[in-house]
Amino acid sequence: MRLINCGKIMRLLSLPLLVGFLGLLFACKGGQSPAEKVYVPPGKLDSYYAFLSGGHSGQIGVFGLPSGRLIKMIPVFAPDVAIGWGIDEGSKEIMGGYIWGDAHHPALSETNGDYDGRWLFINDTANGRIARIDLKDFVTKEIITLPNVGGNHASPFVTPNTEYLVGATRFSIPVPNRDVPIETYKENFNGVIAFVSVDKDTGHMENAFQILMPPFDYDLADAGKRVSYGWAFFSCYNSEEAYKDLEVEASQKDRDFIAAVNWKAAEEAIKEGKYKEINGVKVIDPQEVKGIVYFLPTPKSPHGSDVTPDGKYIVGGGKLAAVVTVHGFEKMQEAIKKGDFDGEVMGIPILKYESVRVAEVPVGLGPLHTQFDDQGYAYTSLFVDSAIAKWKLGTWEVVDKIPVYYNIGHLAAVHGDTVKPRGKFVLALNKIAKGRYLPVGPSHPESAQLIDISGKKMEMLLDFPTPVEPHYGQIIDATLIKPELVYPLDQNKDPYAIKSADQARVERNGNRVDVYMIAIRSHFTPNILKFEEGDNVYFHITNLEQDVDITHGFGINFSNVDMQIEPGETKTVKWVAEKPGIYPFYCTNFCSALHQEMQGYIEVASKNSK
Ligand code: RUQ
Ligand code: CUA
Repeated sequence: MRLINCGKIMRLLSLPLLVGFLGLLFACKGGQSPAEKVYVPPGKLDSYYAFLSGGHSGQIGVFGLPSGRLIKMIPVFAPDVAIGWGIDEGSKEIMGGYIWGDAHHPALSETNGDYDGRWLFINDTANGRIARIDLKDFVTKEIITLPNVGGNHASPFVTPNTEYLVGATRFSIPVPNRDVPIETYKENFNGVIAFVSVDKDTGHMENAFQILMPPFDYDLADAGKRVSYGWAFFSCYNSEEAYKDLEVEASQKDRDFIAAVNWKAAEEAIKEGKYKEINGVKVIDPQEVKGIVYFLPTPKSPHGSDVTPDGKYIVGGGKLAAVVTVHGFEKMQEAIKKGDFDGEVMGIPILKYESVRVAEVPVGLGPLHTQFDDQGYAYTSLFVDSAIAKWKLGTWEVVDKIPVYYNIGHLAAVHGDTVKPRGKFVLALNKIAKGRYLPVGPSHPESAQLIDISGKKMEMLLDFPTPVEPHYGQIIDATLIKPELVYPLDQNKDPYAIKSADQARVERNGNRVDVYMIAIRSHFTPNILKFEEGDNVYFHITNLEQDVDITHGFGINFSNVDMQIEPGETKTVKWVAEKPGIYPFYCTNFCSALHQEMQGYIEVASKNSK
């Protein structure tokens, strides 16, 4: 009896229990709260790296997603006194004499149109440069200057196999730069579109070629992909060629342009010698060489120029409009073949708007940038509306909108500008945070917001502050990046490296003194040093550690010298023995229980004491 009863009860209970259990399972999966979706428990790692530009701080922020945790600031165009970027000799040389830059667009290297995790590039809008960061150690390895480019904003935006990085003029200047009256802007100023080649093995950058352009303001770019491989598309405003009150004068026309550049054809022209050299770079003049550039009319002072993952469409964000304009690559090819032109500027044919445009998508006010997901949707940031619009490629209908706080500039989806977007999240990079964080005085931080895009409706998950100023960011699957955790000492090829304490020494040559020093827990060798007033001292310090995260610092009191030396690394820093006296130096990076003891003394003797 008891058994039967039990069985009955079990049967009676089992169905609702099962239903309840399954229901709970589904509810947990589908109905995760925003907090659960972004929570990364202690000891667990994030799934994505987000590289966010640091704007006029000249740095790049590395964040983990979905948590929004700031992991590292990579110094690029500006000094970082903590690690000695811009202080030690190697990084000073890379920085090329500048101490600031305006970093806007991080661009991960690509293979077959998708991020490959090898390098990260970023432009400097201020001083016309591009930097390369090696993702093996997250260190800036090289900065190249793009001659003839005035304000390199539409950059670096890699081609699908990182054949090239692009660059372009935002502020037209005379090319070559010279003293002419500003009032002769139309006659004497030019824009330039630049291609910088990247060595497949080393990542080394070279100025490959440039194209002379009318004096418009070139704004953003994207490389063609798949069907449009071999092309690149640059938006521009100020086709009015104004140079004074741009906020009025550069918005007169209903349409400006996206410049479509056939870089494969440009390569041919260069091979055939159809260029002139200006400031050491091969420059193609479209008045002399045809078939390289075409203008696609695009309303209205377009900002973003974004190519869809299949490469079939070019999306122009019409900053002052309420629509994004979608151009068809195939339509463009046909129009070029048929000669469907509406005049030309500086030898560059203007294609008929109706012949290239596929759709105008009514996304909302102030469309800037567009990214893509894995389901055939596009996401456009709306600066004026402070919102993101989601719309469908092909049907061109807007299907959802979400407000952001406030005034979004760029946005970044996971692999969102590649041929293989991953969906999942879009990150809103907002210009103005107004009251989203504890107040810290008049200047508020910028703000990023993580939005779940995996469902039909977008869902706001998380706010986090970002350092000045996230223009663009890129988000990559974390499994694609495998950094080195120590520099193997046996591979250290630095000419000033020493591999053991008995090689430590001081060498004098006139008033140049070279100190070969080692740092290892918790000691510098040598640590008692005597110089003469006026000596130029070069400290070559090798960190002999091979354990993860045992970094030593080297800071000299009463000076501007400080740097960080990673395990297995050698760095050189110069210090001038300006005044007689005693100068303590010490390890500035907490490394061990006896970190406080890791120190030494320099004695500088006065010249007349001998
Ligand atoms: S920009 S907010 Cu410097 Cu890339 Cu568009
Ligand atoms: Cu070495 Cu602290």
